[in-house]
Amino acid sequence: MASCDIGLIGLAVMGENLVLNMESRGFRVAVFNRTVSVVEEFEAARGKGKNFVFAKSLEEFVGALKKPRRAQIMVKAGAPVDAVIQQLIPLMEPGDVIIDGGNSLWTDTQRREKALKEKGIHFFGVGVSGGEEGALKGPSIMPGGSKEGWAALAPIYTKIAAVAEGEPCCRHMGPDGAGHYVKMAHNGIEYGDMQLICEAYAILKAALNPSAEEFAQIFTDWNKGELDSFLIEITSRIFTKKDPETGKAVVDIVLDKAGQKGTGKWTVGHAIEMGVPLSVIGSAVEARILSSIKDQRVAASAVLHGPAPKPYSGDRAKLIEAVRDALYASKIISYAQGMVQLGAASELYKWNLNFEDIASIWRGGCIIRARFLNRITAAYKANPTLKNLVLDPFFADVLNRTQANWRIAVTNAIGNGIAVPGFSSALAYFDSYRSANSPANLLQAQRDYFGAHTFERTDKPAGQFFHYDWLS
Ligand code: NBP
Repeated sequence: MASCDIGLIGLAVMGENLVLNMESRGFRVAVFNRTVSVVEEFEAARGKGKNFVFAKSLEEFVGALKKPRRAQIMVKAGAPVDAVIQQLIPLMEPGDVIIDGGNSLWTDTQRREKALKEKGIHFFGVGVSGGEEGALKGPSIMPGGSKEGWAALAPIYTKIAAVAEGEPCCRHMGPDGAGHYVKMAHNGIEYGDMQLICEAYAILKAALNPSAEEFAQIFTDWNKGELDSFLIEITSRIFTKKDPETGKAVVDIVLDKAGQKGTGKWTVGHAIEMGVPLSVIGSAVEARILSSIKDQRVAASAVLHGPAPKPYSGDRAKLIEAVRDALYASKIISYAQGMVQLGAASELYKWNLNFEDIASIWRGGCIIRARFLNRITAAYKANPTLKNLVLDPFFADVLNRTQANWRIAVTNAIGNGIAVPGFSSALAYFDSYRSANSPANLLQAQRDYFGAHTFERTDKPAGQFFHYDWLS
C-alpha cells in the first residue's frame, strides 16, 4: 500500500541516519538498498518496530510511496546515482520527485535535472551536511530544484533539518545544481577552516611548544569568543584524548598525511575557471596534497634546511592572542572569497542565490557551524548585494583592528620556517584587495613589450588602448 511520505535508497552511513531522523519526526519512510541484506540488517539493528517499510525490491519501494512520490537517493556520487535514476524512471510518474542527497558534482545535477524534466519528473540535488551525527539529529540541508518540486519536499526537509536561532537550517537554494553547488562551496570553506586551525597549531607549537593539555585550554578559551564553532570545539576535545597503548596524546601519534575526497578540488577548480581568487581554500587543498607526499618531505628535510628553531622569548599570552586574531581574520577572508565565488556562480547560472539564506542555514547542523555566521547573515540582511564581505562595516572593522596581530603571527611563522599558506595568502588577499594601486602597471608593460597586448593609461579615459614601441 502507498503509505510512505518519502523513501530513501542507499542505507550506508548517511542514508541510515537520515531515515532514522525522518522517522523520528513523524514521517513514514520506505527504505531500500542495492544489496538487500543491508535492508534486513538495518531492520534488525535499528529499525524494528519503527514506522518504516523495509522494501526488498525497487518495485516494492516505489509502490510504498504516497503520490507525488518522493524518492531520495543516498548512494556514492557519480555513476551509481545515474544507475539508480535509470532504474527508478520506469517506475515513476510525472509530478513525482527524485532527490539526490549525495555530494554530486553540480554539473551532473544540472544534466540529470534537464533529462528528468523532459519526463515531467522533478529532480532535486540536495546538499546534506553534518556527517553521520548531523544526518541523525538534524543536518544543514541545501536543496536545489524546481519551485513545484520544492513544495513537495519543504514539509519534510524543514522538519528534519537542524535548527539555529529558532529557524530550520534548510532553505530552497535555487534551481537545478544550486543546492549541490552551495554544498560544494560549504565543503571548500570547511577545508579552509580546518587548514587555518592547523596553522594556528603549527605556529604555537614551534614558538611555545604547549603541552596537549595547554593546547586543549587554548582552544577551549578561543571557543568562548568570536571563534566559537564546531571545529574549534572538536579541536579542543582532540587534545584531551590519550592513547591507551602509549599514554601519549592521540593527536601526537596520528600520521601527518591528510586525505581528501574531491569537493575541495572541485571548488577551487571552478573558482579559477570563473576568475575568482579562492586562495585560502586553494592553500588548504594544496596543503593536503603536500602533506600526502610524506616520503618526499622526509627525504627533503635532510637536504633543505630552515632557520634554527628559536623559542619565543616574549609574552606567551600576547603571541597566543596574535595567532587567535590571525585565525579570525584569515577565516573572514576565506568566507569572503567563498561568498564571492557563490556570487559569480549565481550570475553564471542565473540561480539568484540568497546569501543571507546561505549563511543562515550554515549556522546549525553542519561542520562549519559557527557563531560568526550570525554576523555574516546580518551583513547580507543589511545589504543583499554586498560585493565582498570584507566591505561590510562589522567585518571591515575586525580586519582593520586585527591586522597588526595578524602580521605578527605571520611574521613569527616565516621567521621560524613554519609554512602558513592559509594565513599568509589571506593576508596577501587583504593587502591586494585594499590597495588602490597594484604593481600590475609593470605587468601590463611586460605584456605589451613581448606580445603587443596594449595597455590603458592613467592619464587617459578608460577603454582606450595604447601600444608603446618598446624596442625603439
Ligand atoms: P557511500 O558514499 O559509501 O555509498 C555507499 C552506498 O552506495 C551503499 O548503499 C551502496 O549500496 C550504494 N551504491 C553504490 Br557504492 N553503487 C551503487 C549502485 N550502482 N547502485 C545502487 N547503489 C549503489 O555512502 P555514504 O558515506 O552514506 O554517503 C552517501 C552520499 O552522501 C555520498 O554522495 C557522500 O559523498 C555524501 N555525504 C557523505 C557524508 C559522510 O559523512 N559520509 C557527509 C555528507 C554527504 P551497497 O550496499 O549495495 O554497496
